[in-house]
Amino acid sequence: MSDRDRNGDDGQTGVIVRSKTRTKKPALYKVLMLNDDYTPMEFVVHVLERYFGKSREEATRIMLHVHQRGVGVCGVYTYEIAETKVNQTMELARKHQHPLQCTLEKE
Ligand code: TYC
Repeated sequence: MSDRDRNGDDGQTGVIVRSKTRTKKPALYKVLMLNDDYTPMEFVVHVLERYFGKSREEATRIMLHVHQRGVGVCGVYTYEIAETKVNQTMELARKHQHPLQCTLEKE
């Protein structure tokens, strides 16, 4: 029998040390928007304003970047937030029958 057992210590109780410095920052994910030939520019700008909190000017800049380069970053979020924004975007595009595609990429 160990000293711990004899002392009635079940080993279940401890003192938390360095809880702050051991806390990991959550992983971040980029939400990427892909270009296509059919989704209207105004629809993409609307999505960026509505789901990604962008101003009209910033949304237009991102949309034109995607239009010209093929892909662009809509924002960087923790996994669940990023996934929700992708789902909201894909759902609205589907509802309007636009082929707009949006994906996640780990930072
Ligand atoms: N290329 C589209 C057009 O010319 C516009 C567009 C921009 C579509 C960005 C998708 O993610 C996109 N109507």
